[in-house]
Amino acid sequence: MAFPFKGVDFIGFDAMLNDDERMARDATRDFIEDKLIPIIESCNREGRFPRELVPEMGMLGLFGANLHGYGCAGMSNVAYGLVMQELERGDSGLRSFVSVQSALVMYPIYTFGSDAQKDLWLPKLATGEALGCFGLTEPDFGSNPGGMRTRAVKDGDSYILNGEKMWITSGSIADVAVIWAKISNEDDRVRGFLVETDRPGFKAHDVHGKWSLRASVTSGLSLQDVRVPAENLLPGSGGLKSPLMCLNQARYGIGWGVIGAAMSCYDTALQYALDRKQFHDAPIASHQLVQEKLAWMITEITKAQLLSLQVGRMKDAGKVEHQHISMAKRNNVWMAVECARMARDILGGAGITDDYPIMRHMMNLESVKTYEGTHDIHTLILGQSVTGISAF
Ligand code: TGC
Ligand code: FAD
Repeated sequence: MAFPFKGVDFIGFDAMLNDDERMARDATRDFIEDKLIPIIESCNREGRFPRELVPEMGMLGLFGANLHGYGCAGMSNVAYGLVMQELERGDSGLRSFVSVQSALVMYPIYTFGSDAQKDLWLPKLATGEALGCFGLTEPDFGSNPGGMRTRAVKDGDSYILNGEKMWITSGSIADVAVIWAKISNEDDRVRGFLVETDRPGFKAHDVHGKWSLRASVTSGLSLQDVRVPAENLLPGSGGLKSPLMCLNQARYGIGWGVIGAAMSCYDTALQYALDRKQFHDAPIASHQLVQEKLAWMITEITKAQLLSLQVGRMKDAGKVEHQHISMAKRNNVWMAVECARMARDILGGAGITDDYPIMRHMMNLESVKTYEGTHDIHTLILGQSVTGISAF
């Protein structure tokens, strides 16, 4: 029994947006209301990614939305962020899928790819005709991807790749994987490769038993003597800095996305509190302790909106640095996790069922807190930024 969503705007945030930004947000909001909300709880129960929504998301320009040309929408970074917010108000799994397709697959091709790679892949990734995944994390190297063991070896006009990747969003549904590997017989630097997933030696196996991001596909990848032509190397990539640049794009989107999950939890809790009566036939919203929780939530959501908007304006002006994005990712995910817990509390027992979206958001946000750099890794990135001392 989800309540209809009316939007969350306490301090006239809308007035800080331009028409294009509001239009992008509202179009995505309508899509989520009409197409995702009616099916998301059953997708979550079944552990099913709603793949049938991909073509319409392509038509709406949601893939690679802040890139220009190749059929991409060319939105501002603020508009892109608002799209992420609306997607994640629906479900973090759908936002994850779009983050990976856009920030972790299309962005590296756009930024490090040859003209031929861009022409081949970007138009079909933009429509959703092709799907992608991003393989950086390995079973033994999560927070510390620089230690990766995946290797490429140059062999004539090809590279041969060997290694294991873990926790890869969309791994088993992808047509192309962006695989990060060190080239053994060159300078051992991290480089990016485009690996078509039907190549011999490439296997993806899904992670089962997840209590989080159940509407998203998460896979392990195995590469055993996978041969790719030398032109599949992303020529502009070089060093760990290259995948970290992709992570900046995705982390920026997460900073906005989780505001959507928090809004969904807050809005549900507010409407429930006004409706539910306990003691003297009064709504629980009349109790001071319930009001304290709602006041905390709306304050933190508002602060998160302002932080993401400023980071987005800086990104649009070409002035953002990775530590700014870390602050938004770290703060906003923490804020959303806390909102989900408080909102669940306000709903009492009803809060644990999937009649309401809160528990699903809460479970999803546990992954969001961990992926794209854990909360604590972003603490250390901020610590390094302000002290100049690395504590990793
Ligand atoms: P370090 O020596 O600090 O840096 C190596 C080079 O990279 C530069 N750099 C960055 N450049 C761009 N953006 C950033 N955010 C950067 N951070 C560092 C740095 O200046 C250096 O450049 P250069 O020119 O000197 O070579 O590297 P380190 O090995 O000490 O590691 C740093 C650390 C811990 C911050 C980094 O490894 C890290 O961020 N770890 C977290 C790993 C992570 O976030 N993985 C995410 C995997 S993908 C994913 O989770 C997808 S989830 C699905 C979804 O999005 O929905
Ligand atoms: P670890 O690195 O083992 O960390 C475990 C704990 O140790 C954490 O609390 C961490 O903060 C702490 N820790 C580690 N190092 C330090 C330190 N120096 N100081 C203090 N504390 C420390 N990866 C991809 O490449 N592509 C994807 O598409 C992708 N999708 C994902 C989807 C899901 C659902 C999940 C859960 C993960 C995904 N990941 C993906 C992987 C994700 O980025 C990693 O899980 C994350 O980087 C953390 O790595 P880890 O799980 O190995 O944890």
